[in-house]
Amino acid sequence: MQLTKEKFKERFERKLDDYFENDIKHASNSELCAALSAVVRDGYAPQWRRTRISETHEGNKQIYYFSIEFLPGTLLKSNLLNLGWLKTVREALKEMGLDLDTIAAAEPDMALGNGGLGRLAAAFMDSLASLGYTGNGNGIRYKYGLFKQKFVDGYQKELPNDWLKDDHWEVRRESKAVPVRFGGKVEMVDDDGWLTPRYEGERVVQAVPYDIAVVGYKDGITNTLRLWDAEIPPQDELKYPTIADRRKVEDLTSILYPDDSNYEGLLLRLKQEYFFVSAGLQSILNYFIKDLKQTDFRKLPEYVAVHINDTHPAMAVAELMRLLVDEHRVDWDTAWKITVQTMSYTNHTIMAEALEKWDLSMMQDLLPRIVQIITEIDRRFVESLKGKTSDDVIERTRIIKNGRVHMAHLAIIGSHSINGVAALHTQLLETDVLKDFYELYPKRFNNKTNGIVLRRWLQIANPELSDLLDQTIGTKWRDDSNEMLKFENFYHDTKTLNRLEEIKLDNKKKLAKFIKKETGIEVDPTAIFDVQIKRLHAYKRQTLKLLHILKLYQDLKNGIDHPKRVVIFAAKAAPSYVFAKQIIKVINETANMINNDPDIHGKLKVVFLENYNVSLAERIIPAADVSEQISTTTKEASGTSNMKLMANGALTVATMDGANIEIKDEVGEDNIFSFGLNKDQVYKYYADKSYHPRNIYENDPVLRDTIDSLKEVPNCNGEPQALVNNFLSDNEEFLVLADFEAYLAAQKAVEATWAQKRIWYQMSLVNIAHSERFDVDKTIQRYAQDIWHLKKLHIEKTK
Ligand code: 26V
Repeated sequence: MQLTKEKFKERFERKLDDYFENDIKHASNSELCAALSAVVRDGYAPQWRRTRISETHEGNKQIYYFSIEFLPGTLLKSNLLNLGWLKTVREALKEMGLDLDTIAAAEPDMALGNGGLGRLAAAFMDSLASLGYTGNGNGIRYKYGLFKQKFVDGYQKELPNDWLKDDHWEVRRESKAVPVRFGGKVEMVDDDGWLTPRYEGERVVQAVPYDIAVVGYKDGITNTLRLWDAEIPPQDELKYPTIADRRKVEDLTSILYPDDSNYEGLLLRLKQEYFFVSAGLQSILNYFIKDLKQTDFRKLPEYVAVHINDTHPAMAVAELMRLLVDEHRVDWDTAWKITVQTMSYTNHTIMAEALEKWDLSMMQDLLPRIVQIITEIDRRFVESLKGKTSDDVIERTRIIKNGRVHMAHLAIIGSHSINGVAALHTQLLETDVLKDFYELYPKRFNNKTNGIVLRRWLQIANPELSDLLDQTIGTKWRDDSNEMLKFENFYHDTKTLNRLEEIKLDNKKKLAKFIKKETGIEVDPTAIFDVQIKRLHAYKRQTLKLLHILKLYQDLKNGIDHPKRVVIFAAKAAPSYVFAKQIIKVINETANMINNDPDIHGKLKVVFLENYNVSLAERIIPAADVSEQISTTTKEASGTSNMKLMANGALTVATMDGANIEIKDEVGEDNIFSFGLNKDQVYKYYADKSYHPRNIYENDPVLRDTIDSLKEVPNCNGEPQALVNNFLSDNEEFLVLADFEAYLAAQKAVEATWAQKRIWYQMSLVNIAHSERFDVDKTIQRYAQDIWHLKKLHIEKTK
């Protein structure tokens, strides 16, 4: 819908009056934000309705993306951008004496995810709608999103994140509620020749969907992200007489598990997994039967694809079997064919600690019928392989062993497609982690390298850079990221290179101001802004960065000069991940020590910003000069902050891990600082147990001094020593010391390049131009073609 400034102002003022009986002079930012969001909702409402009607009308195949996490961040500016209203609204507000960014800052982050996996799910939603594919998100409406992080005396403290109190986007759809059954006993009885389950003593909760519109970019469509909440079924109120009974139901969707460092087999988590899977599948079958008026379930895969995002929704395989066989009386073999054709699965990590294995007896108590079905799937799987492969392979690949249910195995056996998220990751799945399965089902495996919403990370986060692209290559790149490659034609253009430098400096000034406001630390915007932003994990090696910082500090103390540098961290640690929290403490105290040492004349600053989330990322990324992607090779499945930073012209310091390899392929080795052990070297260390960090420590005086200086970090309670002990132990899995020397060399190269600004910005320009390869739209095109087999929806456009 076309929007003029005048029309907008009128609507905006009317909303403000309707909602708050207020005017722009007196309204608070959160009131302004609420009114603005209401205007936006009215803007996409007709398109949202039309999308739903056309879906049913055309009966186009739809993808349902099942994910226990979605991390959209804020939606106001992104909805404005996608509606094509961003510029008009920004200008109109300015004319009214208001600032869009200030108003938008009042929107809470919708942080229903931990990190990369959840953010990717949200990016996929945006892209599906933008490309015109009917795609639905299916997840949980957590009352509290990922915890809010605070530092107290340098330690991480976690606070609840009550995002719902200011949310403006969700729509409760009670009419679409479905029941989900837990516990009790199940017995199979003959009903007219059909073995039917009879339940006894079960508890039923009501799953109520809250829908959030996913507005596609410009000519896109408006899809739905459906998040389920648990309620007491109205007819069962008497069964939940006490507050404690009620709380049990509310608890189901109350918190997002903040742990992406270790698999924890907790009952509540199992309940959450079954809850959103069952609700989602029931709502899909309701659509298939009631809206599409289909009766032949063999046609389900022509209309529906269900994607299992990591193993958390893997029970979808068993639940779809249950619904088909028990509720709709489809015979087992047919139901199994339908299920495998419908399901596809993405693996997001090779880390063994992340693999979900549910205790069979716990599952039995909570989901007796699902256990029967999984047992039967397992039995048939084993049966089908007997005589065809070795008993060892059967034992390694089966779903139930030693009293535990292996969720990845269930997902793989029940899906027609299994993919990794970057080329190296997929290769490791095929040759190592899932090798047995790859040999059983080679055709099911494929790679789909991750992507990012370039629109958000450029047009929203970095409007100045976006304008520069407009002025150099024209505006087409905003609709077609391939156009960005043309930016490389400006490689020798001094004016463009200077402008790039100015823009970066501007963004750094803004971030410096923010840092001052948040932390009181004064940083020089002309310094190198060296950024590592991601979850805090041993494998991501924030510790390697820490050692580099200590080395720089020592040099400066000893009169060895380095260019000015500001190291910026932002990272949350899982509340129970002790080592990660110790790292936070040590970095914070190192920062205090360095930032307050007059001897080094402000040549080095260390800033650890609190509460990393999508909004903070939008502030940091446009201001980054250096992007730290230094995980132990083989451990980072893909990474996506590497792509966002590249798109904003930061130069990457990287191990050849995950998507870093593809970034290097794309920009060429002269435009990235790569270093460190390669995959074979890492695997050799593991295979022959030849990693002896103490030898490295003893034979490398530079490293020794650096590690020794770590012990001197003040105001700690043993944390530095814990880090040292970890670094020096033979079973230190992440090989920090093995990469130390190479990392210092890479950082030397960074410094040398920084001294040649023209070359620096030429490299930066190449990175920006080639970030088009990681546009999530390209990723989604591949999923749509190769896995989901989708066609675009044709709808009448809003006038
Ligand atoms: C990571 C780890 C690493 C340490 C030990 C155990 C453990 C357990 C879970 C996880 C993360 C689980 C899934 C996840 O978030 N993976 C991330 O997915 C992103 C999107 O595909 C990808 O870019 C990241 O590399 C990957 O870590």
